[in-house]
Amino acid sequence: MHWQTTRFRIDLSRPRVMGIVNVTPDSFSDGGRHATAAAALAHCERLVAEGADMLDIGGESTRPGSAPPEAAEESARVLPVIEGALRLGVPVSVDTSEPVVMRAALALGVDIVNDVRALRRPGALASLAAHPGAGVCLMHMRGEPSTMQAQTDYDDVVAAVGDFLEQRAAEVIAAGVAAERIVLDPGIGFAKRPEHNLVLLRRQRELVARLRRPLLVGWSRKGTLGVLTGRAVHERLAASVAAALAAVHHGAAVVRVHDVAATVDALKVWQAACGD
Ligand code: HH2
Repeated sequence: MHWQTTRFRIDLSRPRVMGIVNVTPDSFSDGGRHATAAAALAHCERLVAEGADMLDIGGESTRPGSAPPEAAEESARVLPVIEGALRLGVPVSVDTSEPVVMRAALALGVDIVNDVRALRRPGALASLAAHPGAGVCLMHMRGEPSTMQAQTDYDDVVAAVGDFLEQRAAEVIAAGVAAERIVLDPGIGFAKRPEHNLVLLRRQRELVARLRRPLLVGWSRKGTLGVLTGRAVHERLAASVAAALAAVHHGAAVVRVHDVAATVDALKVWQAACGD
């Protein structure tokens, strides 16, 4: 299986690590840490040195309850960082739902659009479809980050997430986006309670089998890990690495993580012990 992106055809025969770069004042675990372009770019360089297979650069915090920034503000945060990161030799993803930001990032040559709203904002799908080479990650969420934790009733969360991702992938393909450019994400922590997130992990193989597209999963430092361990957000390294390994073990192709070095080491051991 491959993920076709603007400059890279990413081989997913082994699990890949996507390093998170939040250029935001308010992200739940690293808000304000890389808030200037220079600091964010230095962080990009560090993550690549630690073994990140790709970088995901975002200017909107989507933590529960947060409100999105203006498009101009989001652009000002991410575009200078993307421009620098495109010189680092790894695929670069922009974590955005905003068509203005997508178009500007795609014009710079960004490799992937990662959209927690699965290209549902007006103009987003057309913006992506206008760039036939780019890759995309479509994620499951209900509502908006400001309201999503009031929309957590599911009969069967695995079926609901599978239905959504299957339908959304079909709509994106119908708009002219090749299937090999699409990766899907169950959206851990987005409109879900801890028990839903854990069921999505334990039954992740069902999603992989049903969707027949690679799965990207983000467990890094998230609240469910706090519930399981009783640990605050900055004390969730071991829990995050364990969750990334479990996700890979259950068939995830890409894990989206803050702590790249530790995840890369753990995946090397997992690959030797359990990989093909
Ligand atoms: N999670 C977050 C943001 N973007 N994208 C995908 N595809 N999957 C995810 O699980 C995902 C995502 C939230 O995490 P983080 O970036 O650390 O925090 P914040 O949204 O507060 O910036």
